[in-house]
This record gives sequence, structure tokens and C-alpha cells, in this order.
Amino acid sequence: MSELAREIVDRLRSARGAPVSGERLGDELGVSRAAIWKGIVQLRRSGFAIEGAPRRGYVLVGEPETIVPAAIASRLTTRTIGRAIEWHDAVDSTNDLAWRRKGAGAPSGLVIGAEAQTHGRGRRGRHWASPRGLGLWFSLLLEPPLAGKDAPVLTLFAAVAVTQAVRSVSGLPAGIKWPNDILVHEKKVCGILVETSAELGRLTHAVVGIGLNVAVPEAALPPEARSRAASLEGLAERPIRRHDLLVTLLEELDHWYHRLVEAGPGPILAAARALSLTLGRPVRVHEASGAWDGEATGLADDGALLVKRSDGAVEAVYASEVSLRHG
Ligand code: BT5
Repeated sequence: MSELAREIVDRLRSARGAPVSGERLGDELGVSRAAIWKGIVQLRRSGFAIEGAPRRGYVLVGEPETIVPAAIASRLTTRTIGRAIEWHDAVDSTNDLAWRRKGAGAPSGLVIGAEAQTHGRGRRGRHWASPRGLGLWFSLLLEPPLAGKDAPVLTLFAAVAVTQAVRSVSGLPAGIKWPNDILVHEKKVCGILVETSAELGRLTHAVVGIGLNVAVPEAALPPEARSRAASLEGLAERPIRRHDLLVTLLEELDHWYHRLVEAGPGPILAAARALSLTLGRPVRVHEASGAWDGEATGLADDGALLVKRSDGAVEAVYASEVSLRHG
């Protein structure tokens, strides 16, 4: 989107439905009415619904509902995340595409999203259902200036940002189930998949994949997930605009990413503790050798979950599956 088109849409948005004449836009932006008209045509092609004729004035009556990178970019104030955005109709997995982009001049903070994924991935090769247009399926390609040992904090960084964005856009009481799920009323609305590469003990790249259900019907979910998953619209009982949600998400991700880069893991860990649904709860830890029960008592500074066994011994859990127990 041109700088001019961006300025035009900003002004139409602030007019909140009142017509703004081409003449006034031209005067304010220091360009001819013909240039304004060209900008309007460009905006309409990008999916903005703009009504009106040059003499009466223009009214913004709708913003694109399919994700249009230019429309997202026009609303972002981020420093790193979303400075470049690619949005596809369908890809295998946005995480895989992000890895393929690495090195080919892709900037840190690149956002790669898709309306649908054919091979959306969860952890350990599990499938992630990503039906067309019904959620936000995207990945960030980052070059985090962090030590390899800090990689687990990247999952918490994304979890904190998503939780805050979901809370502010939907008003729902979202929280973090350690380490990579966002739940609302005990149902999973979002999963996070972080993959990293490192050299000489430092991270070189990270791909942070986020799958957020906006209006996924139960039938589109894998059978084992149906009773445990939900979507924001169903829970909030009102339409949620993916556009607004994505803008808020990218703003939160950028905010927390800079906190992490500038202040280290401390603030993220504090926020993750405050937003955690796992701490203080009875949990079951599933390990290759079998499952055991305990109580989640803390989140260690390296991102591990601290679980107290019935004999009082506290174990740091890094990669095992952890489920919440009731009672
Ligand atoms: C996750 O794995 O929760 C990480 C999901 C990350 C998805 C994003 S989408 C964009 C990016 N590109 C990718 O290819 N992936 C990332 P895990 O904790 O392993 O949970 C996977 C389990 O969640 C599955 O085995 C299902 O039971 C369940 N599941 C699958 N699709 C779901 C959905 N849409 N909503 C809720 N649960 C789902």
C-alpha cells in the first residue's frame, strides 16, 4: 500500500462514518484530487469498501475481512514484528514456509500467514487443524539475540502476548496452560509451536508458530480435540474480526519481544506466572517411562515447570506433556 493510501485510510477511519471530501483530503495531504482518487481505487482493490463520489466525499464502510497485508500494515505501529507481512491463500505449514524464507533476505520480524494450512503442525509431529478463514494461522521469523538455553522463554513470550491480545479483543478470561496452550474456560483456543536453530550456544533463528481458533466448528477439529478445544467467537458469543485480532496480536508480540530483547527473560517470566492456569494446580506429568501426579508449584527462570511430587520432592519439567487434574 502506498504511503498516500495509508494516510487516506487513516483519515477516513478517524472520520468514523462521516464523509470526507476529496478536496479536503487533497489539501490535508498536499496532493491533487486526482491523486486522492487513485489512492481510493488502490484501497478498493485491496478490499476496503469505500463509498461516495468525489464531490460528496468518501466514507469508509468496511475493511477487508480476508487478511490483506497492506491493510494490517496500515494499522501497525510495531518496531520489528510485522514490518514485512506475507499472507497466503493456502500453504503446507506457515512454520515450514518461514524456515524456507530464512536467509533469503527475509527480515527478522517477518510474519507469514495463510488462510488455510494443508499440513498444520503441532508438537511431536501432531496435526493442527487450520480450516480456511476460520482462525489465524501464522508464524514469525525472528533472529533473537538470545542464548540457546533461553529458547523455552520464546514459547512463554508468545503465550503472554497471545493471552493479552485475546483478553483485550474478546474480553474472555484467557490464560496460559504451560507451556504452549492458551485456554479459555479450560478449552484450548490457541497452540504455539516454537522451533529454533543455534550456533555456538547462541540462537540464530526462531520460528514462532501461532494457531488461534476464531470460528472453527467442532467438526473441523481432530476427534480427540473436540471436547478440549473451542473458538473465540463461540465463547464470546459475538463476531470477532480477524483483522482487529491480528493487529492487536502483532502489537502485543512486538511489545513483549522488545521487553525480552531489552530486559531479558525476567518480565516475560513474571507475566507468564501471573497469567498461568497451571501454577497451584494438581497436574499429571506424562513421560516416556510413565505418568506421575504432583502439584505445579512454580515456573523456573529457565522456563521449566516445577512440580512437587507427593513425597515432597520438586522436579523441573522441561519437555514432557503436562495435563491439568481436577481435585
Ligand atoms: C500445538 O501443538 O498446540 C501447536 C500448534 C501450532 C499451530 C501453528 S498454526 C501456524 C503454525 N504453522 C504450523 O504448522 N503450526 C503453527 P500441540 O500442543 O502438540 O497440540 C496439538 C494437538 O492439539 C493435536 O494433537 C490436537 O489434539 C489438538 N488440535 C489440533 N488442531 C486444533 C485446533 N485447531 N484447536 C485446538 N486443538 C487442536
